[in-house]
Formats: sequence, structure tokens, C-alpha cells
Amino acid sequence: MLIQYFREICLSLRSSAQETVKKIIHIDADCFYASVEMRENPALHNEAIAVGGPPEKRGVIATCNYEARKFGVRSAMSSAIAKKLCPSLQILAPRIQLYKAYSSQMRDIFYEYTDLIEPLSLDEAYLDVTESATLYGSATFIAREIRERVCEKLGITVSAGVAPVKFLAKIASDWRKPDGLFVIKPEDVDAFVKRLDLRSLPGVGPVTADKLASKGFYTCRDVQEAGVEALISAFGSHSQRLFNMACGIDNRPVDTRHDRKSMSVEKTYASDVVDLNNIYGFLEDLIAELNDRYAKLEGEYRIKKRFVKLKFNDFTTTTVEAGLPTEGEGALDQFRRLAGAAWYRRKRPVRLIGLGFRLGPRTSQQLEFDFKE
Ligand code: TTP
Repeated sequence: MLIQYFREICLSLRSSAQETVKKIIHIDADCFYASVEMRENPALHNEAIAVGGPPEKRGVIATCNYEARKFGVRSAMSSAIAKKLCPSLQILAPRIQLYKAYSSQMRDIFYEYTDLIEPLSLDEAYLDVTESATLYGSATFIAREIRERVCEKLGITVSAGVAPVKFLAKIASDWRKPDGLFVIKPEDVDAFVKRLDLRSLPGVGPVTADKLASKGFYTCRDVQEAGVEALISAFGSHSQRLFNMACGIDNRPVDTRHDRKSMSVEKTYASDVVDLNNIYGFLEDLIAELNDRYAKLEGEYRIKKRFVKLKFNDFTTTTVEAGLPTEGEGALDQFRRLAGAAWYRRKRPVRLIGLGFRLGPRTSQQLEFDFKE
């Protein structure tokens, strides 16, 4: 009786939340960097290969092909361990510009079906094809054709998931990986999510999963049956989002505004940073973190300006920014100068220091490659 009650609540929530049923496709290339390398050099096809840094320089594996995965090699593993697991493993240096060229060819294919594209990384994107008229408006047919065309044109395989909401489309694309297609029809959402392990949901990492398990929540069905109130009282207000997902609800639209205007790192200190000299002492660590994050954008953006933000102990905030110096001055020197200019505006102890870049698009020239037909 109670179960039936919560089921009805979930179903009514879902239908009110999604008046028009959307058709979302999530595309994810299979072992992307490694596939590109195999396409460029077919002799590598039956070999165990990885892309990453060399073991002797404490390198890390970015990805590897399925042959190497049989030996237990995985992304983010140290190359030295990967070599131990698979002594015949060939570790190739990454060629990011080449992967970008493949990525943009893939995206060109997507744009033939819809303008509503949200790239998540070089090899992954959401497509909203709700309004697409191609192939009778069938998301399943569109996903199938995209997979075929990518394979024909680029010589690599992609997996696809089709569902009425984003997070389910993403889960679906993983379901039949590699080289697979999995479709969750609107009428199958309820049965599909009920069986879903909570760890498959975005945002549920090992720590959250353990916390949920300690209260007896393992699957979305467990969460549905407990109801949102029980979840909120056990885990706080963030659980509303989790409850929605457990009911198959995800109202996030496919977000086409993927241009980044800036990026920054900031840190609030346990005790106030008393003066400028002390501020200088924290800059190097923040710059290293900022550079790491910038490197993850993989050259897609160029730095137009640098900025420093300070929050003082009276909670006022100030930001100073400047274009890149023409010559001579390095990043640390410029950040020191900007921090100085910001601090002299109030001359008080500081709670928070932020460093950032204003970004602009990279010119597309570097992305051009000849593709094998
Ligand atoms: P993923 O899509 O996470 O993985 P993948 O395409 O290699 O393999 P799968 O078939 O399992 O989806 O990552 C896409 C690319 O991003 C990957 O080819 C290499 C790069 N990458 C890194 O550089 N470092 C990492 O830790 C991960 C996970 C990926």
C-alpha cells in the first residue's frame, strides 16, 4: 500500500516535471585517445596500447585500449604499475591536437542532427533531438546513424545512450560499451531506475554510497520507497536531488552555453592572512592549482588576463585584473603585483585569496588535420 503510494508520487512528480517528454542522446567515444592512435596506426590494433606519460618520469595512463584493459590497466594508473601488469604495453605520448581534430569532426556530425549540443569533454556530448525532424524524429534511429557515420568517417567507435533525461542517457551509453547503443524509453524509465544501484547516479561516490548503505539504501527502489522526507531527515536537503534522480527526474536542459569566460581557484584560510608578505607566501600553491585546472582545458582556451581577488576580514571583496604583460614578467610576478594592488585598496587582514584567468577562444588553425578517408 505504502509502496504503491510512493510509486504514484514519483510518477506524478515525473509527469509534472516533464510536460514535454525530451529525447536526449549521450554519445561517448570508446577508449578515445587509444582509438585515435589505433586508427592512425592500424599496426597497433591487436597490441595492448595506452596513452600517457613514460613510466620512468612517473607518468600516468590517460587511457588504454581494451586489449590492455584485459590485463587490468586503467585510466589514472601510474604507467609504472601499468607496465608491471602488462609488460608488452606500448605507452604512447598524448597528441592532444590530433584528438581535438577528431573531436571537432565528430561534433560536425552531431550538428547535422541538432544545434542543441552540450559537449562534456573532447569525446563526450549530450544532444537534445526532441525537435529534430530527421529520421522521423526517432532518437534511436538518429543515435544509430550517428554511430555509423562516426565509424565510417573517423574510423573509431562511439557508444550511445538514449533516454528522456540527461543522467539516464549518460548511464545508458555505458550500458552496452564498447560500440553499443542502449535506449531507455519513457515508459521504461520507472522499471529501469528501480533496479539501478545508487552508485550509478551522478554525485554518488564511494563515500556517499557507504553512507546511504549504512541506512539500508542500495538501489533507487530503496530510496523511492523510503520517500523524500525520510531521506532529507537522514541526509539533509541535498537529498531532494538524489530522490528526484531515483525517480528518474532530471530537469537539467542540454546546455549549449559551453564557452568559458574565466576560471579561478580560491581559498578561504582558517586564520586571516595578516599582510601582503603573508599573501605572497600563498601565491605559488594557488598558481600551481590554477595551472593544473587550466591544463585540463586541453588548450581549448587562451589566457587573456590574470586576476586576483581578495576578501578582507570585514567581508568586503576586491578584484584587480590586467592583460598579460608583453615581456619579462612571469606569472608569479604578475600575480604578486596584482595582489599588491588589491591589498593596498583596504590594507586589512584577508580571509580569502583567489587567482584566476579571463579566457578567450583559441584560434581554430591549430586544430586542422588531414583525415584518412
Ligand atoms: P573517458 O571517456 O573517461 O574514457 P575513454 O574514452 O578512454 O574510455 P571508455 O571507453 O571507458 O569511455 O575519457 C575520455 C578521454 O579522456 C580518454 O580517452 C583519455 C582522457 N582521460 C585522461 O586524460 N585522464 C583520465 O583520467 C581519464 C579518465 C580520461
